[in-house]
Amino acid sequence: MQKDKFFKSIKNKLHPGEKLVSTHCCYCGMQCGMNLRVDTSTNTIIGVEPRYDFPVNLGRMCPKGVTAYQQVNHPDRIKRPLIRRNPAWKGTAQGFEEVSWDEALTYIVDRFRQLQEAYGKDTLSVYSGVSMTNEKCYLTGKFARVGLQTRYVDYNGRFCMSSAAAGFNRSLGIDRGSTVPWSDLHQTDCLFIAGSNAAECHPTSMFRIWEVQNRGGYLIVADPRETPLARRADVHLDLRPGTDLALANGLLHLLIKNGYTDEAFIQNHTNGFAETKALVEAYTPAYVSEITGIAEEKIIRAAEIYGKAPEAIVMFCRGVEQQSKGTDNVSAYTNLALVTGKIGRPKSGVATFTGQGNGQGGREHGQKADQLPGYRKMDNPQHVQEVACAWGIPVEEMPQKGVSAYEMFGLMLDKTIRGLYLLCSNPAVSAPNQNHVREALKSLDFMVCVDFYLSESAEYADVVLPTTTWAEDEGTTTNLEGRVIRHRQAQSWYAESKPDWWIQIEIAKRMGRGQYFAHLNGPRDIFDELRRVSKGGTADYYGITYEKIEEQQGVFWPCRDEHDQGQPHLFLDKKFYHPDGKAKICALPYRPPAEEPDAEYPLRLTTGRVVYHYLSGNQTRRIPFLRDMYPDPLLEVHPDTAKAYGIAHGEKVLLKTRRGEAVYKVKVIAAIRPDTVFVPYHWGKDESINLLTNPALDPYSKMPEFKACAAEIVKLEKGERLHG
Ligand SMILES: Nc1nc2c(c(=O)[nH]1)N[C@H]1C(S)=C(S)[C@@H](COP(=O)(O)OP(=O)(O)OC[C@H]3O[C@@H](n4cnc5c(=O)[nH]c(N)nc54)[C@H](O)[C@@H]3O)O[C@H]1N2
Ligand SMILES: Nc1nc2c(c(=O)[nH]1)N[C@H]1C(S)=C(S)[C@@H](COP(=O)(O)OP(=O)(O)OC[C@H]3O[C@@H](n4cnc5c(=O)[nH]c(N)nc54)[C@H](O)[C@@H]3O)O[C@H]1N2
Ligand code: SF4
Ligand SMILES: [Mo]
Repeated sequence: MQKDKFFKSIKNKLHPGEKLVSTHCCYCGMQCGMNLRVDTSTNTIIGVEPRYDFPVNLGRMCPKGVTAYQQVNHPDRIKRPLIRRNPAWKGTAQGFEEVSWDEALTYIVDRFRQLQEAYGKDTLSVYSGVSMTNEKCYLTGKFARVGLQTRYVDYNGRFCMSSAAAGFNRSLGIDRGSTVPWSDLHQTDCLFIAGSNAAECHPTSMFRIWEVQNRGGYLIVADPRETPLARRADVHLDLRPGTDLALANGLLHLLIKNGYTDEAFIQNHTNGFAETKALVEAYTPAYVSEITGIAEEKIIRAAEIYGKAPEAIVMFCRGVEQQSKGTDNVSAYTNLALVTGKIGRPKSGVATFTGQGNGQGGREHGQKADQLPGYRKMDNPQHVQEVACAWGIPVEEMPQKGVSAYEMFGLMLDKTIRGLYLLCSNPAVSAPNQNHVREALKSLDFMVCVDFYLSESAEYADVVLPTTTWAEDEGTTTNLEGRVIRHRQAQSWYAESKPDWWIQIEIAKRMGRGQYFAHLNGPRDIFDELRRVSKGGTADYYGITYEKIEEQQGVFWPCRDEHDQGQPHLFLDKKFYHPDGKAKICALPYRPPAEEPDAEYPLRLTTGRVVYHYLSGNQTRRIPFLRDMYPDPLLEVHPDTAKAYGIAHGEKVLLKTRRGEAVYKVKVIAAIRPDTVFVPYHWGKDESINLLTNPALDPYSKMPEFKACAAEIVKLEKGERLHG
């Protein structure tokens, strides 16, 4: 049998009494295709099988993907709404009583109304996330602005994609995470990847990355740690955390000096080259080596490979974006593609690895403090008018723009915000500077949390509402390529849980705003409205339908009308999305992280992920296999550093910064720079590394500096326990 025929003949084995529901993983931006196994007699999800037809992962899944189904009927699911009337229990899991939906919703609406009557509409806030479908993300923005009539809405993408978004908008005039489809990755000649631990965080991309090298192409990786991705790299640029801007300028310097620029492309399709060229003249390999700690030869070699490669893709992830200059880093790495003209054609371009499942779609349709559906801007009066008109509200009723996620906590503490509707996020683990954040949550007059498990954040709530998991509802997400895909419902709503859209529509009706929501009876209606409202915006979904998604295995936005097939490649016509059609090459001088090591805190702390856990860990810490594989956070320390501190592998030590401290078990590992330590952030309470992280914000994206701050290790005396 021929090889491809043989592979096509692989069929998922269907057991009697079962059906397979073809859908996608709930976790990361890869949005891998998967089939859920459903027992038809009980209508419950009982397992997972690979799905070979989805072109992005072609049947592959990672350890989180194959166990994701175990969340759905997990014993920890919240079954009924919970109310806690005594605020003395705030910050604990105690004092909640189960109530009916009617009682919970009546209580919420009474409290919301009281607060708004006493303190104005903007006293309420909505803090959301993008593990939800486009339908839910779109509705959440409308729920905040039209249902609750508040300006304060923002979401966890502020901690995730906001720097990529701001950088792409500035450089290219559009924020679609990738200018090429993922099927281009393995066909290019050179991948330059900065600040991504793809082998653990986007594992089903790895076969494409390795394929580049197997075909004789090159892989360049910039990361302070020798990750599995970096280990295979032709050049590993092992930089100090927080120094990417110097590296990118240094590479640009060499590309220009050694004649790898595309003069015609620069002339016809970009602005800003002369200024940038003048700036990077100073970024010689010696100077850049001094700032970054990377050997000069490596910088020279990397520039030569990228410069010579006929086709190349520059990629990055949170390692470069979660900095107080994340936006500048994104633009500076995008400069490499713009000066060499390696963008706007197949197999060449720029891409960020989008983080959350709907990290792309969820940032396009109006959950952001300064943005409306279709990627419209709140500071553009015409955009505001268009959306007000589509929603049927007078334009004067459209709330002003609000503030970013982290800034909302400050407003809670000063009582500008007294009420919070939290959904799809767990900021009591994931936000930086936890001591401040937890105090802010505690200070609220009234807080609602919508989740399917009792999260660390839910412990601060007065009311907890149980919602459905991804597998109990249908809708669309937009994956890291910009491809809009369909999730299908595989099981009915668990116990008394309700989908987020149901809850929001119900609250809006009870707040007296039913006329703007009553026509929405489920995901399809909401998607239809989203399509219409996004029409004419940058992120135009008007031409996308559930049927077209089915026919084409997803549709890439923009997709403007029924005849449009969508755009897998951006800028093939060399037209960028700035008014003059040109991209912007940006002159961005290097500046250090907001906090540099000193005598008191001599180490650099960086934070991130491991393959077995997802974000705040509220989902994955409950899955037995994942918990067993990685039960507690570990502090990664280089052997030389461990020796200098006299600490051993497995020993518990205190790690501290200017904001907080926590005790961690040491993992001695040669794959990290001696001046740097790393801790994954998937744990809460006393184990949360975000007790220590620096909330210094990027001026454009408002992204906190999760990736670089100054820290110190304190050896504990034998048997010493900290703070009880
Ligand atoms: N297993 C798993 N997969 C996930 C997630 C998860 O929680 N777990 N989350 C998803 C989400 S929402 C996201 S945002 C993505 C994140 O995916 P990644 O960004 O790949 O993950 P991180 O571990 O945050 O950081 C990536 C790398 O940045 C490096 N780094 C640290 N500081 C610097 C620096 O200053 N410069 C450079 N160049 N590199 C630096 C770290 O050493 C790390 O290897 O993953 C997605 N996939
Ligand atoms: N130190 C440090 N901190 C970081 C980062 C880092 O690299 N280092 N990375 C940042 C990044 S990139 C991200 S994305 C954030 C993520 O941080 P969070 O937003 O806190 O991430 P999650 O753990 O996904 O939180 C989602 C919560 O909502 C629930 N949930 C899941 N799906 C749904 C749904 O459909 N509806 C509702 N209502 N609830 C749902 C889950 O059970 C979970 O409790 O963390 C950021 N924090
Ligand atoms: S790579 Fe991402 S989408 Fe794919 S199975 Fe793993 S977590 Fe799920
Ligand atoms: Mo993220």
